[in-house]
Amino acid sequence: MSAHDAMRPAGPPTVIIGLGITGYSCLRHLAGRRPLTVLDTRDVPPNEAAARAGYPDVTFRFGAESAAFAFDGVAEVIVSPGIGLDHCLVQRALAAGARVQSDIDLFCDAVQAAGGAPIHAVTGTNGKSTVTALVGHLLHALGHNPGVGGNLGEPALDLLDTPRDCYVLELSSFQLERMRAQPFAAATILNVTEDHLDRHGDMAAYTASKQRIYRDARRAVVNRHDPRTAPTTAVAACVTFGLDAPAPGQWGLIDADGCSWLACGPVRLMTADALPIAGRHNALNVLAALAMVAPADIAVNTAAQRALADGIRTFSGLPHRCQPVGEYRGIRFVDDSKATNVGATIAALEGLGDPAQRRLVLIAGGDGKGADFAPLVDPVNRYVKGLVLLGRDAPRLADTLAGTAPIVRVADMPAAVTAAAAMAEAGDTVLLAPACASLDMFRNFAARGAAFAAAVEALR
Ligand code: UMA
Ligand code: ADP
Repeated sequence: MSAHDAMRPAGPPTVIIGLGITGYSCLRHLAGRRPLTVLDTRDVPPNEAAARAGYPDVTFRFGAESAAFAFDGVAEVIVSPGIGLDHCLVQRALAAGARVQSDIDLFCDAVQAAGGAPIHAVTGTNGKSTVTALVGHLLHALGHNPGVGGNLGEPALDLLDTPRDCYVLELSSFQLERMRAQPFAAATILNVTEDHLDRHGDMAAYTASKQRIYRDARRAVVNRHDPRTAPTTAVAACVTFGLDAPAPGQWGLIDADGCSWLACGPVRLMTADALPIAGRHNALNVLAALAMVAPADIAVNTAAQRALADGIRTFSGLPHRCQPVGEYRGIRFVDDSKATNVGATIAALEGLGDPAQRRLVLIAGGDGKGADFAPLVDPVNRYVKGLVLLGRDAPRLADTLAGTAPIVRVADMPAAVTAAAAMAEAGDTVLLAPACASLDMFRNFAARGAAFAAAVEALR
């Protein structure tokens, strides 16, 4: 045995499936602790060069070589979220007796081992990133030092690089479907509408994967308007949020002194018109975030109440979520590229639409992920004066929305913005809220939003 071999970690081998953002974070976390193999079905996965250079003791099998890998003796596989549990590699690992884990399990184990800092977990079809960021912002306002990540972008395991006293994780249905029960300090499902049916098969399976967030949570935070968010198994404690008047200890809106107030039971926090992020859906997001972090005994004129109200006022929202990106001849342009499913687009139309007249031109289309577009018909009829469609599912959208508003089909984003500007007049809003994923035409939703903003800039 060479001196180099003697330094190799011993024990049963672990396999990481996927070398994307998640797989690379798992590699960094586990390297040196146990023998590792990394598989990826792509010939040249992201992070390939850095992984090979940084981890010479790790075995890498990519492309066709990954398919030939034998799982005999493998104790566990860490499966990246982009790989479904029905994938043949995962099925072969399970058949060989390996245990499936997620990066979130590794993260929670590490946090427990380091003393158990509280972890707040957020899922839902829409609003996850906004609420995750806002919960982090509010925890900061309350004097904490939170690590904020997960599906939001920074993988959970990378958060361990910096000392933190608490964490906020955005969790996708893909991450949840393979996660063990975890003792989250608070966990929420914000809402459940159709998404990712190409992966989960049906709404029952999609909802069930979201429900896994509550299994060992100390507090469930539930949307009173959406029964799918209510825990289907017993939970230690439950707090609700909604846009109606709240019972004591619950979060909602109350009308008093001519204003609508965000309130916990009778305790008023701030007026809804002072919220820095627009739309009914964002009022719900703020109430959900408050229900996640506010002390149960919150009272008026306490330090916590003032800190939370200040925290909300100073939250500027995230890019590509109903974000104004410019004006041209009195027409406002709003980038909601993150509206990657039907529910999100409906929320944007209802949040920005004028109930009295059709003042929106909607740019939509992309990869619809197998969704039914029919729920768009009613809000498009109410708020939209013109439709500009692009991307893979433009024909299906055009079929479903025929007769609602004039439709123009275009090939790319500059043409979409030019066509939308031609359909709009001063005082109108051109809204990019595609109801579809971007991946058929763009690297991601951010690239699609950037292309929209650049095309608006070019108009000017
Ligand atoms: N892939 C292969 N072969 C492999 C491994 C992956 O073809 O062997 C493909 C997957 O099918 C997928 C892509 O590569 O199309 C990326 O998959 P991945 O698991 O490597 O993804 P990561 O790069 O690790 O990024 C993931 C999340 N992506 C997915 O769940 C698809 C990121 O969320 C997340 O930010 C990141 O982990 C850090 O936690 C993105 C996303 O689109 C933004 N999430 C979905 C959503 O929000 O709707 C769930
Ligand atoms: P996610 O991370 O779940 O995709 P984001 O906070 O990034 O959520 O918001 C994505 C889009 O969903 C936004 O652009 C907006 O159109 C819509 N949205 C945000 N919050 C909600 C909500 N509570 N209900 C419905 N739609 C929402």
